[in-house]
Amino acid sequence: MQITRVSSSSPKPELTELPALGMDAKSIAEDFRRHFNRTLGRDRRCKSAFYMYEALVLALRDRLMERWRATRYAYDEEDCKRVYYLSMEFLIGRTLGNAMLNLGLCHEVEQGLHDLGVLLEEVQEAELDAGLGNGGLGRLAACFLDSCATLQLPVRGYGIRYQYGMFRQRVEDGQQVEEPDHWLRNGNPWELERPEFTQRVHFGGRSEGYRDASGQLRFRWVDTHDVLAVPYDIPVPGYRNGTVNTLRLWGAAATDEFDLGEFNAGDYAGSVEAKNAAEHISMVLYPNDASENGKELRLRQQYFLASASLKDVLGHWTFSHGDNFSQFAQKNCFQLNDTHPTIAVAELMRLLMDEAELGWDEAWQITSTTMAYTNHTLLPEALEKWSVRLFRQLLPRLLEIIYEINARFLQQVALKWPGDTDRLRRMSIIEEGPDPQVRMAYLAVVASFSVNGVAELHSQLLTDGMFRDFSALWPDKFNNKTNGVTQRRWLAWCNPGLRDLLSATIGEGWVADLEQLAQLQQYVDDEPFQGRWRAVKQENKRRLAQWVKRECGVVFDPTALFDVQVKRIHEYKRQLLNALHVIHLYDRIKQGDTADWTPRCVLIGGKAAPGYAMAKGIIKFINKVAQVINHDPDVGGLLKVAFLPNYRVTAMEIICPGTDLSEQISTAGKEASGTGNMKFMMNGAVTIGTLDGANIEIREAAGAENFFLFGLTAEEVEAARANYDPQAIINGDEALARVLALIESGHFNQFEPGLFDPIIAAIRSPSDPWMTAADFRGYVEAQRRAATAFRDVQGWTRMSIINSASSGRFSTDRTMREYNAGIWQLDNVAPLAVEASSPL
Ligand code: 62N
Repeated sequence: MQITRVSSSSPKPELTELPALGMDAKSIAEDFRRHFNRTLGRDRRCKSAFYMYEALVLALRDRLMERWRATRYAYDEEDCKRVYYLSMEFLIGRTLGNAMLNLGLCHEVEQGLHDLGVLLEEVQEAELDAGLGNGGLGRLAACFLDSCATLQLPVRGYGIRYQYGMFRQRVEDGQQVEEPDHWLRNGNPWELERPEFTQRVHFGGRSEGYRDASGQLRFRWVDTHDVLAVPYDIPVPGYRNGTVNTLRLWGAAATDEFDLGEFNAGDYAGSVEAKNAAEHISMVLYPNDASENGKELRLRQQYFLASASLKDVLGHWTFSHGDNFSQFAQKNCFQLNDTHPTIAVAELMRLLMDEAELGWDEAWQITSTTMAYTNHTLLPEALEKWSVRLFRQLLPRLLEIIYEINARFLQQVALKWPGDTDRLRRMSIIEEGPDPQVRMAYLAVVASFSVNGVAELHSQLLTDGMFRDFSALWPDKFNNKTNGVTQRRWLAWCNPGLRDLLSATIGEGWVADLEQLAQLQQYVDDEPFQGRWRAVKQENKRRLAQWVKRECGVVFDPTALFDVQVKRIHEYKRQLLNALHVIHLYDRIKQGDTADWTPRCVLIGGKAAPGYAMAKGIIKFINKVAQVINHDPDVGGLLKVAFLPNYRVTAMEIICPGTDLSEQISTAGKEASGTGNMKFMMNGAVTIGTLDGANIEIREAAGAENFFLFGLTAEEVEAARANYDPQAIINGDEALARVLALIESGHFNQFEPGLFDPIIAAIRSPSDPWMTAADFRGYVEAQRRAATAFRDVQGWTRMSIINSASSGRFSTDRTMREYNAGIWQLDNVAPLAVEASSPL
């Protein structure tokens, strides 16, 4: 890859007229004060942490602005190829720390505030998480943006500015209670509203054919109900490189037609109601992390994102290239984050044909060479399908286009497999039946030039299973891009103790090049280094224990084994298996089987989709089990169990540095990749896990001896299904039989008989899709190996160091390089001169 421009060679003298803002503690402190006193109008009598936070953000934002513009200018001037990452979710978390780190201002800010008598930590706590995502898929999008900015890749994120992000979770009597997350209540100082780039998005109406000036048959979409999409830009700084990319989030607003006098003057209330309906589109993030529920509002959200983003990109294109689209596909690429934005395929066709007046073939040529699709799941219930009826009602012109795409596609299939009608039925984008459905994943595959999975096993299973027919037709479309996480947030920022130890030992290079962690291998047996490693971990465990005490009221002893499972609650992730093991340990304690015991603190956290009854039942189960165990005087310090409420990005920043054992125990073949597993590994946790998702690659990297493996393989799971007999397993395993008997005795639900019946039934069911009983024995044995290993202090430290040292591959910097080499083919573009507020 070549650097097409360096910041020192700016040919634009007028851009350097004013000096850049100071990057020292004193300048920052001055700007902080100025914003606090003048921009915000506060003084020493109002030292609320929130206004100090806001003042600090403004001071940093000033420094981002000039770099942001310099980056934009460079991309425009270069007329470089660009990628647009279309995603319904960006799970950002907090931005302040990340901005400080990437601007290289951590010490300067701390010093500057200190000189004013302000504690940085307090200021940071005033920032709310931007929880605009459910879990891994949304967080991955946020890590991707950080890495793209760091690699100076011209990538822009497009998403939705939800007024309410992921719900806040409280636990009341062991039960999940959801509360709205009104994260914008006090405004968002990071965002910049850009009303000048507002787009108009159509809904409803009907499609109408007509002859254009040259007599050509064309279509237009008429009698539509329109909604405005207003962009809000969030800066995405690269790591100390002057680049600032953009995340553009669309907020919905009513059009002028809703203005009271003009529209519906006779019906004041009705008019305001209609305005309300328009603005509902960006009101709330759907909190489902697996199954789509076919709600109309969700389809509206998807189209809103796709249409606004494409119009924005095409608007920019025609601004500089007029109506000449011949180079469009060479210069633009859309990466679809799962099927959620896939309606963009049909919308791009519509815009090119109905508005830019291209013919079908030309429009298809462009669409099918600019769209790329990433799949994040194999679970059939997560595959998006939209009813044709709903589509016709809401997006009639788009449905026509989808039918035409399908007709032409099926012709191609018929040509390759003449007479194979079953295959036609299987592969059709439209699933026929009493209520026909649009299969969004098939639309995405048909229209994309690249389809990727997110870990090696997952990508293999896609071409062997879900997309088997498609892979036979287009073998070259399919590829793997193993996920990663950004080490800036997930190591350098969240684990300052380890950051300093790493940098003192191998230098700071790893922050931008994680493979450099391999240099740690030479210290794995170095006792003084091991001692420092343990001291860092100990301090992080102390910090985590404090947090657990505050949030759960449970006391963790930092010398115990910290055993952690945090992720969305789902049966396939098998938090239940974890709970069964906890009960087994409890049973052993009660039986006095505690020779060579390793004291253990088990932390479980995660949100359940509000409509997912079983997942909510599992939360209640874990809480009730924890309550009994933590209050049983026989247990004492041998075992502690806590359910952490409201698991979120900011919680993980405290959890992963303080974890010893990372639980990655999904039923093999079900977890596409996992990314929490990578955050734990980087921070020196050892994994206990199945051969699923990226666990396989983690184990390969760390070495089998530094990973606690158990369980059926994906192949074995499928083979075992037909004759799965959990009763036989229970009969043959005394420990499991005792655990189930204890649950069935009502020991954990004294006052609520029958509460855990669904859980017991699931484990005992021969059709249990997650085969919890099948992996129990292997899991307990792996846990025993882990407990024994933990007692060997040096041996465990060694494993911990090796895990961190082998995590180089799991940086999103590597992932983004692979997307770029295999899919995007972007040049790196450095910003123009970093200085200067240019004269308007
Ligand atoms: C995760 F449309 N997926 C994978 F509403 N999905 O489970 C994990 F149905 O294994 C991967 O590591 C990670 O992606 C990154 O590749 C995930 O987080 C969702 O959040 C989600 C959201 C909405 C839907 C479906 C799935 C909906």
